[in-house]
Amino acid sequence: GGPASLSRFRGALVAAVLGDCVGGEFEGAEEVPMDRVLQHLNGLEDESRGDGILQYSDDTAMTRCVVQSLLTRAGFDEQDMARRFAKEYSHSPGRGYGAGVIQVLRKLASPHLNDVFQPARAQFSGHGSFGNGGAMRAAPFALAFSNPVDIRRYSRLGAMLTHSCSLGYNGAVLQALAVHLSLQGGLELPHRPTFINKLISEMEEVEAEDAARSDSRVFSESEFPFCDRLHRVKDLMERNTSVSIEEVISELGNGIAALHSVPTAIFCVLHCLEPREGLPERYGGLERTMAYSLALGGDTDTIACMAGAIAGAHYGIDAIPQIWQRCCEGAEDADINAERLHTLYHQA
Ligand code: 8NA
Ligand code: MG
Ligand code: MG
Repeated sequence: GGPASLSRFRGALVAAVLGDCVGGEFEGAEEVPMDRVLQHLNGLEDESRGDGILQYSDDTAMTRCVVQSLLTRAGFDEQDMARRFAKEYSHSPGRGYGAGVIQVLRKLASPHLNDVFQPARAQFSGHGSFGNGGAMRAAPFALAFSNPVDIRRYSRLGAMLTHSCSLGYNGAVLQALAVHLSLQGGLELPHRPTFINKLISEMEEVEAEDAARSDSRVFSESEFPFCDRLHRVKDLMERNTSVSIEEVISELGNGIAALHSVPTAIFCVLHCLEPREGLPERYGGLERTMAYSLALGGDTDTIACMAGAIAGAHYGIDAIPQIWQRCCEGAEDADINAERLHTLYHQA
């Protein structure tokens, strides 16, 4: 479909859920042989499999809150979004939330809380979380707002409800901008070579802010940490020799920090735009992206969720095997909500 077509909205939101549900199997695993990944994915096609539906985790639980809030308020409302996070957590605490963010979600449930950003600021001795929990739920901001200035502003604020460290919330900004560009057709062949450069120039502005500079110093990161990682993505892409999974992990990471997972997810999408050795020939690009994200190990549900959103916005809903969709809790809701977001996006 064309830029910002309904198919792209549906692809983005549904593939994000899929990545979370399918990736849960390997979350935290150090090494995941591609054979095991393919076995897991083939298993989804087996109608007789007995293990029922794959449950979504914190990634999708919080994304659903973001979506509901943006739709109900027809825009960003931090009070409403915070309330939804707290309510969702108290209703289903067992979705695999990060150890730190649980404290924030409990405080957000207090009816006496005036400043909804305060609990996040108190995390980790006042430094705030640098986890990828803000980035994993950032895709809907790119589906609700068409203007990159709005996407930057609101994805950042939405993440700051739980992640006040710039190394956390700027991961959310990067993820939302990547989904935005993909939705606009930025991964179609004529625009593909400039995709990563556009993200770098956006992030150069984002990371020039004082808070980002000072957080980088606190955590002994380089001056423009996300930009540096995006340059590494570019270097890996430009190398024509095949890049090993070990190199991807050592250059970009596969961990729970936003800095070690958002650029990785972007790399997964770019790398899988073409057929790759070790991946089945019958796979299309979206299936390749899923399989490759899982094979990296580490925070597989979150990396596959983020890569899924970017890839889904490029390939559209028809690229996602229906049998995969039927296996995943929340995929149908995501599809319905994508249509609502599409309407909101084009109204604004
Ligand atoms: P978070 O805010 O609790 O951060 C996750 C973890 O990162 C914390 O528990 C800390 O260990 C560490 N961390 C974050 N900020 C700091 C800091 N400033 N100083 C020191 N340590 C810090 O949770 P989140 O919402 O960011 O979640 C991140 C990931 O953890 C998600 O993928 C989520 O699914 C979850 N999770 C991951 C695994 C896994 O094995 N990869 C398992 C269960 C849960
Ligand atoms: Mg999770
Ligand atoms: Mg995770």
